[in-house]
Amino acid sequence: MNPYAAEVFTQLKNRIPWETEFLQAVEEVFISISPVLEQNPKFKSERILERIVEPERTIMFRVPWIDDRNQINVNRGFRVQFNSTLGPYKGGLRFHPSVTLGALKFLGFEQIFKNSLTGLQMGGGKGGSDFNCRGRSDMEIMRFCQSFMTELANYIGPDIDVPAGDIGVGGREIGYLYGQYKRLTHNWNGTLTGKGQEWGGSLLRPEATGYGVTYFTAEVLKRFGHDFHGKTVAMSGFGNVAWGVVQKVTELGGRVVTLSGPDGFIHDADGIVGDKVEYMLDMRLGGRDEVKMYAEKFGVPFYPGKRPWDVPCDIALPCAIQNELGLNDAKNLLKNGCKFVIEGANMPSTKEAVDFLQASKVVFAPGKAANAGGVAVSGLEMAQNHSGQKWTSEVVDEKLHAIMFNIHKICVESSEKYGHNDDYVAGANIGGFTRVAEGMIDQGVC
Ligand code: 2IT
Repeated sequence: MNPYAAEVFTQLKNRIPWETEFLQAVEEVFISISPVLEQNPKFKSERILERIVEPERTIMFRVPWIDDRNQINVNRGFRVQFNSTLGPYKGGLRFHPSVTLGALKFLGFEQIFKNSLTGLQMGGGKGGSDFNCRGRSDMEIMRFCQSFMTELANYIGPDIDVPAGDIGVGGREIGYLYGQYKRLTHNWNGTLTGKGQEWGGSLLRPEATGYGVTYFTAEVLKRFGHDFHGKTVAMSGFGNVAWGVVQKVTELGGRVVTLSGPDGFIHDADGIVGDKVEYMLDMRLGGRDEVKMYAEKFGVPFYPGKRPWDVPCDIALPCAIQNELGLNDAKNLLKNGCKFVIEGANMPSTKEAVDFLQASKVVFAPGKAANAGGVAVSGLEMAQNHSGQKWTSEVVDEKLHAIMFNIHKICVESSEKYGHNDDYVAGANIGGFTRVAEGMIDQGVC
């Protein structure tokens, strides 16, 4: 690591040693951009690193709500408005018991560079709550969303901060959140993306993250002389990202053979196709947060408590949650013939796993590049809302495809420029960082 980056990283580690995921994300970026810092002393004299690791604003609030048994519950709500250099804060809301300030700082920090890579006008932010939707009724979820928005509405707006979904927040939750936002602000202005198709949502937004991951993977495969035809894909997760991945991978000739949840994973050797894809939506709305139901319904093996990384595959697509793929998993993947690991979730691989895969010549691409299609189509939803238009799915798909193609190109060119051939982590971080850092200098000390 470059000495200036090392100095800032050490200060950060001493100050907030408990924010481990945030530190993990910062360390990765700082290592990648070290050659850029060496060649551009202005980033040090402008103190860009001290500024970029500090959110512009963090909002933390109480979320009280009443459950179906008339009991009062209290959760914690957050919005981290990390960086607005390139546009209004933009990033999802995560409702999951693992949500802490540190987790949202890692996600918001990643989002800055991801959004930068899309080339659109979006700053970086993230928010959410430690609310657990498992076993909650529709009405409980609605009351929770309304209470959450009652506070959040004070801090967001179409040119200020535009949240979207993430883990635990899909179309249903966005609907409840948007309804409450309108009541409080008397304003239909599109704040929130992932809205319903009849009330301002963009076509393909629900599929966009998974489609984008697949388009990005197709570019990586092409670069190394491959395509999806006949390839076996091991994938984790069964939610927002995974659903789009299974559809598009199948369309391009590949076969996705696994899904996973907190309860374990299923192995469907025939591939997750046809009705099985629709069933993924039922599983999500069923409120059980598990994939065992899939195994029961379609008669395939279920492996309780395990992750799908010891299944033989050509390509692995972790699409569940941070740090779900560790060093042993990486070793198993390599042993079983996996040649490509492309992240669909945000930082699903541990640092040890990434180091091992790269050293073993397994092609690895980070989430902030590969999964940027979701937020990219959110950006397209904002553009449609601002202009009062609704684009066809062909138009949105073409734009998404072009954005993913371009992100791949930025990664390759940025890594090659600094002598990091084939290193998509370096390429994504350098490409994403440079645009933001230059903008921060242009905008002065603020
Ligand atoms: O991680 C992500 O990029 C998202 N959850 C999507 C954010 C967005 O604003 O669409």
